Amino acid sequence: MRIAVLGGDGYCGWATALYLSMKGHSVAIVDNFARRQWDHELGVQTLTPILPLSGRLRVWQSLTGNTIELFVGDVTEYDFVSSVIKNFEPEAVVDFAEQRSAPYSMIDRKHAVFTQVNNVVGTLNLLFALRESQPDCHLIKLGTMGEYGTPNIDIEEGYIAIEHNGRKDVVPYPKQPGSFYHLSKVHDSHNIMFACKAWRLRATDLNQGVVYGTVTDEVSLDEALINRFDYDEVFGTVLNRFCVQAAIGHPLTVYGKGGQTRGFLDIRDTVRCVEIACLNPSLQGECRVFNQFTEQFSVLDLARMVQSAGEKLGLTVAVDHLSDPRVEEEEHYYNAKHSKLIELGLEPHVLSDSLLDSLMNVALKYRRRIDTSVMLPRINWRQPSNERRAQTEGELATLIAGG
Ligand code: NAD
Ligand code: USQ
Repeated sequence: MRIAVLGGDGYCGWATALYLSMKGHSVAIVDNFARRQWDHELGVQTLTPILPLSGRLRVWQSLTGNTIELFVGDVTEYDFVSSVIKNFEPEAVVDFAEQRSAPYSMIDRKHAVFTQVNNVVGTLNLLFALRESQPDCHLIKLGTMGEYGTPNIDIEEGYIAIEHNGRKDVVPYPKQPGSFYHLSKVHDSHNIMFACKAWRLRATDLNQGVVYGTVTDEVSLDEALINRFDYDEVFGTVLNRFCVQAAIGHPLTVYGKGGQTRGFLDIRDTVRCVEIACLNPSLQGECRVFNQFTEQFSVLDLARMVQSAGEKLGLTVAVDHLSDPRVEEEEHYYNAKHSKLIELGLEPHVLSDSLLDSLMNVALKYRRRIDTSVMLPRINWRQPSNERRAQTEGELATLIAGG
């Protein structure tokens, strides 16, 4: 298939582009390197030393003989997106190209607005470009499990059958997202659903849980192909952060009680889920939703798992409960369905098998690159007092300007 991977220089996108290329598909990467600029803005770096994209692609070609086409540009610019779709003529577009950090979107007004414009406008442009020149192409859009929030009822895959005043209907599952970033995904979902209905486009919205690990067969071929491993307060996800903290003897930063429960998956399952979606396209006019995660854990479960993995490696790992900087339930019911991808052939990896190889050993290997100053949370979801607000805005401006 001809598959365009938007956001292919990023964490999920890079692993996916290589995986699909190895499977024999014609792959193009579309990216504007915005993510590398956000790292500069925040003064942070991935734990693993990643090469510039052109260098990575050269190594991939010399090792495998496979060429991955590259389109450098911003998906919020319509002429660019439209020309990529016209020139590459994809049968599937996998859209990872968004600002994906909840804390980044909560820094201040500017970052909230940027996140929503970048994500919502990028997706709208893509929808219009597909309508204009490639209406049969299958859009595979990365959404997030966080669109649903943590309701006190089971979470279905995208839609829920309800009975109200004696009448029945199937409607989109209620959304209760927890950040301006997560809200951008909800807006995307609504726009995609409407475009499928209005223009008979075909789409799969992959509501992905938190991804962990860096190791896939393809990136393991050469050190030059290594993937990102983010562990800072803004872009580091919880499990990566805990493993890096354990590697240097920093107490694990559990926010609040640690009962926050989320769906998780190995990066090797991310790439396989995308392949499954590509090979099993939705129908024209259909907007399908899959919940893309394999296991659910509370933050405290993860801390305990990292603690015992650390002990096996001879590390002493302490756990700290910090006041939760986010507005979220610290203890709640959580039961999210996730059977559709399994029915289509996904064979999940489990965290207990990957924790040491895919996470702890990588954290230990690159231990010397760890910056201890990015462990504690500084971005607060709550409304500060007037006095404290002025102070916080000043602190954040200094943090961002100074790195
Ligand atoms: P990432 O930041 O590593 O990669 C995103 C890529 O998109 C970057 O290379 C960035 O430069 C590019 N990009 C962003 N805006 C762009 C624009 N306007 N034009 C062109 N390129 C642009 O993020 P990731 O962790 O790989 O996440 C990829 C997608 O998967 C995101 O949509 C994210 O919301 C979703 N997701 C990620 C996770 C996770 O745990 N990492 C979990 C659930 C969903
Ligand atoms: N947390 C801690 N300690 C930390 C970091 C996080 O306790 O040091 C807690 C958070 O409070 C939260 C949970 O861990 O309850 C998950 O936080 P996270 O930063 O790992 O993940 P999140 O902000 O939800 O975002 C990540 C990705 C995002 C994706 C989302 C999937 O960055 O792109 O959409 O996971 S989901 O969580 O299903 O919405």
